[in-house]
Amino acid sequence: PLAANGKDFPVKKDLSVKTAANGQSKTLAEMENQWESFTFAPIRESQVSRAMTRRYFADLDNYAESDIVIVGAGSCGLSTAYILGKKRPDLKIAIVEAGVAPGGGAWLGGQLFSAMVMRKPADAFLNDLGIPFEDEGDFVVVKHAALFTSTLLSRVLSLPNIKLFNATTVEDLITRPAPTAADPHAVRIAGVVTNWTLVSMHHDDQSCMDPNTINAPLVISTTGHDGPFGAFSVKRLVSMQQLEKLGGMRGLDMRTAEDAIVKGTREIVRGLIVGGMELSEVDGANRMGPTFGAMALSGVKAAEEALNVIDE
Ligand code: AHZ
Repeated sequence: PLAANGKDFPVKKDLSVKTAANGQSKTLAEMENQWESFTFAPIRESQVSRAMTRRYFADLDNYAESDIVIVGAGSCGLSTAYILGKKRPDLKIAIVEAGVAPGGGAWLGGQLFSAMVMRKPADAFLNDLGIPFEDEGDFVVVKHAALFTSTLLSRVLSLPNIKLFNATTVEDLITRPAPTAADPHAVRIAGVVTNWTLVSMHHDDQSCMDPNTINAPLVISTTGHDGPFGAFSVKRLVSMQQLEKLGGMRGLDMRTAEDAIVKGTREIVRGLIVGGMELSEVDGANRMGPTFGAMALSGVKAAEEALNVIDE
């Protein structure tokens, strides 16, 4: 049975369906020059279907009670997930990403150029991941932004305590009353409301497409600056009257923007940490353009803040 804190839910580890197949594997060398007699191991369509759906629904079931939900799998969200998931294998972490492809804006360096610039000391994050770079003195350059994002993504997805739900949008926040002396209407954030992104995009022309939920005592929102999807959680904090107004992202200033984002990464409302460029909308911080060190280190700080909140 599900314990009140959701932690003792029995997760079936082996989800494979046993068949009579002999399941013999081969090395690539054994296949060399053997293509005339080549054949795949047998399969039935329902096996493929079950292999996918069984795991997906087990994940939905398992992560319906998570320890932490990260909203947005851009450079900041993925950096947060990497540090948290690695440091704390005991925490169950769900990442909800609206796009089919995780990575946010970090597949290119800037203006469709490949190289990714990171100012020191964010090279420490690259060293931790084992990503090669060229040292230009005060900053370093990764030869392709996709090398950063794909390496980070592969590390995150390899962690057994992390599940990425992509093509899934956070449509709302779950709240609970948490009145304080200063604010009797204060709430704490207690999870997220989700839907398939394609469904979220069609609320105007289809009716009655109710969402799903994930309960979690802590949500980390890294949905980027305002745009068609961005700044989601902080805009919602304004409409639910937990923030008076947003500062609004300011123009580009590389000299100040990155420090401000890293230093400002924090719990904005109880149970909600905001990091990356979403934070610029709260604090009225400048944008930094195509330098990504602040996204990695905002992730490191968000993870640190999260552990302080969780272990409080
Ligand atoms: O799809 C979004 C993207 O992958 C996702 N997202 C946004 N709203 C969501 C929602 N539910 C689920 N409601 C959502 N997912 O969040 C991700 C944000 O990634 P990003 O790369 O846009 O943001 P970031 O803060 O990680 O990185 C910002 C990178 C920038 S922007 C910038 C500038 O404009 O000057 N400079 C840098 C380095």
